[in-house]
Amino acid sequence: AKKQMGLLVMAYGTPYKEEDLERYYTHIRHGRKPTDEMLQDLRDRYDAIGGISPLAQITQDQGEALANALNEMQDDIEFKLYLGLKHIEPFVEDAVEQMAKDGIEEAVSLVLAPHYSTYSVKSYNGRAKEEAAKHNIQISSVESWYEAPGFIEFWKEKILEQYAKMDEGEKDKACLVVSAHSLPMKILDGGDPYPDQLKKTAELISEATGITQYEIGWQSEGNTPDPWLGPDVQDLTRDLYSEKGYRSFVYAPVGFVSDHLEVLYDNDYECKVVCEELGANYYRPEMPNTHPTFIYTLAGVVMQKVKEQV
Ligand code: FEC
Repeated sequence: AKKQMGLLVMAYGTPYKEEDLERYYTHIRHGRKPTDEMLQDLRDRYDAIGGISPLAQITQDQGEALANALNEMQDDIEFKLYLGLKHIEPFVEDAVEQMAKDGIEEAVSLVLAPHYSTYSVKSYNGRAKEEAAKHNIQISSVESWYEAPGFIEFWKEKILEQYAKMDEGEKDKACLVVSAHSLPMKILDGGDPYPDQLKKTAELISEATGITQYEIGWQSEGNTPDPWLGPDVQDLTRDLYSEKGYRSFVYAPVGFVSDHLEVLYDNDYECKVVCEELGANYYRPEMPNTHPTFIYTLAGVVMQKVKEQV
């Protein structure tokens, strides 16, 4: 018989319906309720992308596609999918508890975010392991996959699709903006690898595509008083336009893997508005979502982790 193994796929989570917005936002804010004004601001952003985010469905589809890919590519292990979300149910803890109910003793986990940070991947994995310990489940956790060749290959293909729309003159004045979610600068005190990992992803994409005019930016910073990692992609766009003479901007939000608020609003609305104000051209490659190159890359990363354990 095949060995049973839990596949814990963790992701950010999103409100399922408008009524979920307040508790979701409160959870993100570590239990502090947002003011009416903050809530309205967030509601307006969701409204601008059509009311709710497509993220819930995409996360589900990514999880299922990954489980299918893993079960197709080998015959020794039967992987059973459990989705665990950071800020809404099924929470990471709910997923691990369900594994215990199903009699799972061993699992492998993956976060649907490529770069390791104490604020992101470490917190997901910590929550999973804490719950797993209560049920005697062994979880081995993938920590990052920002340099997986198939991940770089995916972005190469999608970025070059955008450059193919430009003539040579436009390409000469085009800049690729490689970005991830900003985080509070205090992560740096603990030697967090997050900024270096984004830099590495950008270098690998540059090598793969031959695009040398690229910059690193940070986006979607939170509404808190702390200083956040910068430059913010919007400020960066303005500076690059005036200081380096770029006239086209190609945004590659490689710290994310799905179409969701932070891309559909922060890039496709906010960055686009900046480009329009400047009279520059806006481009944004497709996100990984369930693209086969992306899903098989993640499957490879998971299998490698599983093999390290035996
Ligand atoms: O619903 C959707 O489509 C969007 C979901 C969504 C994703 C996402 C990814 C990341 N975040 C990360 C860190 C932070 C920190 C704060 C923060 C705040 C928000 C708010 C919303 C939100 N995030 Fe998020 N994030 C998504 C949604 N995020 C909504 C609250 C409103 C706002 O500030 O814009 C600040 C918390 C605080 O106030 O203290 C920090 C990181 C990622 C990428 C890694 C991952 O996916 O886990 C890091 C998707």
